[in-house]
Amino acid sequence: MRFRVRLPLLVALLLTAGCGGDDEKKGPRGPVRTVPAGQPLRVVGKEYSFTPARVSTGGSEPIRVELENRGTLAHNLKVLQDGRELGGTPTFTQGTRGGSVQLAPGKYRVVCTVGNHEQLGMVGELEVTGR
Ligand SMILES: [Cu+2]
Repeated sequence: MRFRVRLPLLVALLLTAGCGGDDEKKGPRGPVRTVPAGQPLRVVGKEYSFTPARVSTGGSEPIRVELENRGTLAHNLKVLQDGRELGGTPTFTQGTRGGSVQLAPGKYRVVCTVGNHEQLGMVGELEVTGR
């Protein structure tokens, strides 16, 4: 009897938790920098952040990303979709390095894959809009 009463409540709680988690994955916050199509996406990286953390651009040609490393450690900037690495910059310690990534319109996750930098905050969001 007790089981029958409590089961619907448990199901409701699980559903609620699931919805919240999907909507807002622990992603970066802050304003979105919009970059005109064809222009490189310039991002500054340091311990442990990307600036801007959220970028939006148009077009579907290869997208050029440039990371300026202003930190003291080695960093990189990789573009991921569903956990798969699509491209980005090499890992380097100083100056600016770039890379080109072919991206269809959509939302992508940006991370530094060095050590545990992603967990420490080197995450970003890249949105490619249609033309
Ligand atoms: Cu890093």
